[in-house]
Amino acid sequence: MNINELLPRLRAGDKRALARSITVVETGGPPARELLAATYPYAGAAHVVGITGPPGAGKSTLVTALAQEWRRRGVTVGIVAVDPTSPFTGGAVLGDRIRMQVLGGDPGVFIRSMASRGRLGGLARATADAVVLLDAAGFQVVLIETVGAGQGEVDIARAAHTTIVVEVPGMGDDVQSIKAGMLEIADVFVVNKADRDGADNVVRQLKAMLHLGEHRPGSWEPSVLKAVAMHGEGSAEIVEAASHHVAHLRNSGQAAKRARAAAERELGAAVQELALERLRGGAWDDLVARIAARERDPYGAAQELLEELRARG
Ligand SMILES: Nc1nc2c(ncn2[C@@H]2O[C@H](COP(=O)(O)OP(=O)(O)OP(=O)(O)O)[C@@H](O)[C@H]2O)c(=O)[nH]1
Ligand SMILES: [Mg+2]
Repeated sequence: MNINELLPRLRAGDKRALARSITVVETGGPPARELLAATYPYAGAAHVVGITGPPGAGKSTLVTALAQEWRRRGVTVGIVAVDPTSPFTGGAVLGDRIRMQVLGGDPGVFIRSMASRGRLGGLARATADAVVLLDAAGFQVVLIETVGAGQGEVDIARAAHTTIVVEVPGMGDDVQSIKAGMLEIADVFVVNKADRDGADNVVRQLKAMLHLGEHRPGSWEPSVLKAVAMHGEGSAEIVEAASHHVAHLRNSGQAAKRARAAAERELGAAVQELALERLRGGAWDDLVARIAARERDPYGAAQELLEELRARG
C-alpha cells in the first residue's frame, strides 16, 4: 500500500492502515519520512501523556485503567507501549497484550507495542513518529508507556505534554528509587499499589521532596495521587489531574513554548538523522578508526565530512 492510499485511511482512523503506518516509521528510512511529512500537518490536536516508572510498577495496568476512564468520558485513546529492554523477545509485550486485552474490541482504542527494529535514531524517534500518526488518525489522548530507566526514556517522556510518574510502596520503604530526573519531569505522581502498606508514606515523602524545590507562582505544582490500578481505583482523579495539567499548559502560554522547544528538538534530530545517513560510508569508517587512534579529533573530522558533503552538492 502506498502513502496515497494509506493516508486517507489513516486519517479515517482505520486501524489496519495505522498499524501498517507504524511499521513503516519503525523501519525508518525514506518511506518513514514521506509518511511523516504527509501526516504531520494533521497532527497536533492530541493530548500526549507519558507514563513512566520502574519495571513492574503497574504502568501497563494503569494505562489500561486510564484508557477505560477516558473512554467512559467519550475520549478516544491511542496507546504506545515502549519496551526498550527487550524489543525483540516480546516478553513484556505479551504481558501488555494480556493486561490491555479488556480494551481490545473498542474501536475508540488503538494499542501498539514499539520496537526499534534497528532504526537509526532508535526507539525514541520511532515512538515520536508513532505518536504523530496516532494524533493524525484522530486519537484525542495518546498514552506512551515507558520504563523510566535511561536517557532515551526521559527523551520520550519529554515529548509528552503531561508526564505521569508511577511509584510503588515497598521499595525499601522510601522513595530513594526516584531519580532526580524523574522528579523534574513529573507533572503527576501516582503512587500505585496503594492496596499495599506504605503508600501514604510514599505520598508524604514525594510531597516533601516536591516542596524542597521552590514553587514559582503560576507554575504547575505536581499532583501526588494514590491508585490501585488493578481495580481502577484512582483513575478518575488521575485523568482529571492530567486534564488540569494540559489546561494549565495552554492557559499559561507554556504549551506554545513547549511546542517550540519540541519543534527545535525534532528539527535537530531530523538534521542529525539525515546528515548521518548521507555521511556514513565513504570516508566515515576511516575517520572513525583515526579518531579512535587519536590521529584525528571528532570536530575536525566532522568539519571535513560536512565540507565534503557541500562539495558533493
Ligand atoms: N497489588 C497490586 N498489584 C498491582 C496493581 N497494579 C498492577 N499490579 C500488578 O503489578 C504487576 C506488574 O504490572 P504491570 O502493569 O505489568 O507493570 P508495568 O509497570 O507495566 O511493568 P513493565 O512494563 O514490565 O515494567 C502485575 O502483576 C499487576 O497485576 C495494584 O494496584 N496493586
Ligand atoms: Mg508494562
